[in-house]
Amino acid sequence: MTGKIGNSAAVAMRTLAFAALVASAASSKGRALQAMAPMMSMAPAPGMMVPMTFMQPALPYPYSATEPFIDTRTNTIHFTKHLAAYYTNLNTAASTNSSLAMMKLDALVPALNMGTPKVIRNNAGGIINHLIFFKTLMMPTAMTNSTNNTMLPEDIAKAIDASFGNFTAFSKNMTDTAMGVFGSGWAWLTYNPKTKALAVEPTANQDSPLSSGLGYSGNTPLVGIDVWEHAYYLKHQNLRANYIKDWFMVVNWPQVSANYKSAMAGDLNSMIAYASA
Ligand code: MN3
Repeated sequence: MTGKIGNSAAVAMRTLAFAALVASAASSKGRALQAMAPMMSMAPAPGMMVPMTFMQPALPYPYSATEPFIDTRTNTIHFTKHLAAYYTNLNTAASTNSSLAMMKLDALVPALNMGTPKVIRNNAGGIINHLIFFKTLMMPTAMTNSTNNTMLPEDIAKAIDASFGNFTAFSKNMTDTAMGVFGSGWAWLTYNPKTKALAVEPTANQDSPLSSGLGYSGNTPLVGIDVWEHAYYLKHQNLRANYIKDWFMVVNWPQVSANYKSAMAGDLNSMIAYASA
């Protein structure tokens, strides 16, 4: 996992980077944003190899698990080519940026701002978005459809009813938001840590709702629909509405419920951690 730097040294360095990040986050927002810019462009000392910080986990279910709604070939290419490329690109950026190499995604993505290099913004966002996306898919079951919440875990069902009125109103909002994304982007069900309410919101490209420094809400994403064409074109071609209906058939609501608990606890990391196979 690490280059010339020993594992304990890498952990110590990461802890220091974390401390710096927490310190900057604790300062005023303006100062925190200013602090990020030089951190993002710092180069490693000559001859020093940086740890490979960002490691793609294995998909925690077979690529065929979401058939026939999201097909095996789409899952395979999406996970092993598109998501893998975001890891490759972010690790390439980290190889000449020791500050980036010491960061963790759950600290990095909320700290992205308008001064962040595009390669970091796009690929760090791409990784965290896809980790949430794939972790919240499952085999179709009786609980998965776009109109009925009677099978959902009670906490997320109640939260959806409280914020949207009922599940049908939520799914219409989510569908309309996903349909309304022009070009590439996402629609998200999010948790607002200040009001405790849920919301539906879009992001462009690979941006995350977490990135308030990019003009987004800063809310915590619980589950999202990837509406980049690579997420559905092989099966659904131009018919995004059909893909969105099919996506609702394979949402892992127990995982969304777990994400809701993690979001309330401020624990982003367990939402994006995958159990090792
Ligand atoms: Mn994608």
